[in-house]
Order: sequence, then C-alpha cells, then structure tokens
Amino acid sequence: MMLITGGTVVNATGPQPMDVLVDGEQIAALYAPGRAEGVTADQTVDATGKYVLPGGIDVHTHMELPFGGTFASDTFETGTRAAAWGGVTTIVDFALQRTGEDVQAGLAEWHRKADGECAIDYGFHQIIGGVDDAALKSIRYLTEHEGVTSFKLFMAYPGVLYSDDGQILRAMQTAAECGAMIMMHAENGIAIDVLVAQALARGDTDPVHHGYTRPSELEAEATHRAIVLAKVAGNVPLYVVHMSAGDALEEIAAARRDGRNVFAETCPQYLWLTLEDTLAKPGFEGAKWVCSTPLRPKNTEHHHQESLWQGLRTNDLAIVSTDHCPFCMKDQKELGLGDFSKIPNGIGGVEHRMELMYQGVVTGQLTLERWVETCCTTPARMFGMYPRKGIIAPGADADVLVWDPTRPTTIGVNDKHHMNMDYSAYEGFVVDGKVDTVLSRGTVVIEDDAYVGTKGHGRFIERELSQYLV
Ligand code: DUC
Ligand code: ZN
Ligand code: ZN
Repeated sequence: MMLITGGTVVNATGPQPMDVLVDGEQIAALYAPGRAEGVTADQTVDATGKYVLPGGIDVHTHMELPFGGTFASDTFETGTRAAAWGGVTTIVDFALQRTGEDVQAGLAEWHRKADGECAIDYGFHQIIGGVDDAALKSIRYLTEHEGVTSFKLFMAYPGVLYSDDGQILRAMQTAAECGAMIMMHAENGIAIDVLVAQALARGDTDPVHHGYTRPSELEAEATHRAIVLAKVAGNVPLYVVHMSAGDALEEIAAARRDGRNVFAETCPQYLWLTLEDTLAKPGFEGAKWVCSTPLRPKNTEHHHQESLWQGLRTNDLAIVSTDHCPFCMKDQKELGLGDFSKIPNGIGGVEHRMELMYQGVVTGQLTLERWVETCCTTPARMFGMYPRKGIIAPGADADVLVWDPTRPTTIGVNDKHHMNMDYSAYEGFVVDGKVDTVLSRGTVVIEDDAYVGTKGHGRFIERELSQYLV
C-alpha cells in the first residue's frame, strides 16, 4: 500500500485536497484531508503543496516510424522512458500499413517493437496507408479482436501514405459499421506536391519553404472534405489530428455546431511556436521544426495560435497530443540539406506536453482542470480507456503524476531532455512547474529527479470503442 498525502487531487472536474491510497496497481481510496490517519501504508509520497493528477496520456506518438528515408529516432524503450520523465503514463502509438502491405502484419510488427520495451503502458492506432479489400476486412478485425479501435488515414503524402477520396469513403463506411474511429491527417497532399515542385524549381530549397508550400487553406479544405466524407459514410466518428490552423478549426467548429461526431486535437508546437521563430531561421536550422501540418505564421487573418487556444477552451479542440516523431539533425534532418522536401517530417515532444500545457495554465490560457481534461481524461475517453485511465478515482489504474507548481523546469539538451534527439524543439523554454513523482500502475517510475522504472513494465492496453459515442 502507498499513501500519497497532503496534495490537491486534480481531475477533469476540478481540484480538491485529498489523500490517495494505492493498493497494488490500482487506486484503492480517496480520503478527505486528515481522514487517512488510521491507514497503514508501507510507502508514503508527500505531496504537500503539489497537484496529484492522472498520468498524462499522449494519443499521438510515432516511435521508430520509418519515414522520409529514415526511422524516428526514439525506440519504444527510449521514447516511453522520456514520456515517463514528462509525467506521461500511457501512449497510443501508430502501427503502420503501407500500400500493398498486410495490416495485421503491420500491427504484429508494432507489437514486436514494443513488447518488453516500454516503461509505461501503451496502445496502438493503426495507420491504413493502402485502402484495399483486405485492409477493410482488417479494420473490422482489429476493432473486434485486437483492441485497436482507431484508424489513421492520410490526405497528404501521395505515393507514400495517401488515400484518395474514394478510398477514404470506403474506409469510413467500414469504420462506421463497426463503430471504429477514423483519424485524419487533413492536408491536401496533391495540391501541396504541386507547390513543392514549383518552389524547388524556383530554387526555393530552404526549410521555411516547407511551411510556405503547405498553406493553411489546404488544411482547411482537407478538413472540410474529411467532414463531408464522414457524413456521407454514415456519420462515422472523425478525429482530425494535429490541427495547426484557425481556418481549419472553423470547419471543426461548424461541424460540431451541426451536431456531428467530429473531434480534433492540437499539439504544443502549434500553440507555442511560429513559422517566423523556427522554420524561418537562417541556413538549415529551420529543419529542426519541419513537421506536418507545419508551424504557422503569426499575424495572419486566421490568428492561428489565438484560435487554437480558444478552441481548447471551447472543446472544439478536445485533446492535446504531441505527434512525437523525433529525428536528429545529424544524418536525419540533414537528408534534406539543399531540398526541404527531403527533410524527415517530425518534432519530438512526448516529454514536454504536460510541462508546456501547464504553462498555458500559468499564462491564463487554460484552467487547471482543463489542462487535466485535455491531456489526461479526454484522451482516455476518446480512445476507449476510461475509467481505467485518465482519472484519479478508486478502481482506476494508479497512473499518477505528482506535479510541483513551485519549482521551474528548463527545457533544453543540456537541461531537461531525455528523448533520443540531438536538439530540442523547445530549447530554453522555462516552465513554472515541474514533474515531481510519477507512478505507472502503482510503481514509482520517476522520483527525486531520477528515472527508477524498468523496461518492460509497460503493458499493451486493449482499447474499447470511443466513449464519446452512445
Ligand atoms: N507528420 C509529421 O510531422 N511526422 C510524421 C507524420 C506526420 O503526419
Ligand atoms: Zn499526420
Ligand atoms: Zn503523426
């Protein structure tokens, strides 16, 4: 038995001073202050002056993803350890199927990569990069038998992961029949590829052109099209990933006003970083921030960052994930020297989401409970893990983040940085709070500024259907 004493429990419903009793892998009881006096525990965590919240759930990571001629640089071992350092106790990573490949073989490969490697619990979504009859059958099979109930399609990356509208419609129809969620990378990749070719032909090869050739209009258009296709496909639940643009978010808001099963996420990079301050840095440095959807310019008519923060408050954006897809500068991002289109797309951030979003609480952009809701509770409900995950309550897994609001965190390669990357996308950021102690299913994995977990502790989570739908 372990007692976490003196802290303020923060659930999505709000903060309340309570002691938390952990028995084995689960939360056994909550006590009002002073009421746990008779309880004998063999371990005590002093949370006086600290917040006690459900462990973070990052529903968008890409460990070891083969992409752009290389592999994302975090393995499940290094990536889940870094996640633990960041107060994250569950990730949902994307298993991969590409055109001509077998979906179940892709899922088996992801199990092989993760099995016995993870510091924290993990689930999988399935990328369907080649919609054909066999893939459609697999959508149903994975949903019904494998605990994989969400499927990502790409409207971008023609020739790599792209699905055309007919393929999307067919996959959506199948998902609608079995209750699965369709996740969408919403960018018009066909138009983007024209702009990319034109830029390169003009000699515009620097990283900033990654941003210029992916204008927000092409995110908004694809978002709109995905929403229409989802409606035609029988109102399949649609979850638009990594939203970066105010104009695209308006499409989500309109669909939701219309009563549709449309959900969306954004990521800390879109809330805190701009094209001017990152991609547009001189020389090749901007490659550090090449990801898709791209970081957006400031001061446009769409007010991207203000809109995203507002969307988080109104629930048009329900979740903050990271799209953790790390690449080192050396030998990886460098593949795109002289040609921005060859820079592997991705930013690593699984370690920093809880920190960066807490800073939104400090700056008054989010409430404390909305921080927990968007980073812990809604991810669990959206992807079929609630109330086992995402809440501090009796019966839930004892996935707990003790957060210290009195001590700062400085992010940077020579400061706090445990991801397998040779740079930090958030170098020099200071957050007015700190990960103090982290429990994964009742086991302490982070304490006293040290990782004390073990590889292989993390278990695969078979997920149910989304719990936002009746
Ligand atoms: N976007 C990225 O930035 N990386 C991997 C895939 C994606 O959609
Ligand atoms: Zn994507
Ligand atoms: Zn992604």
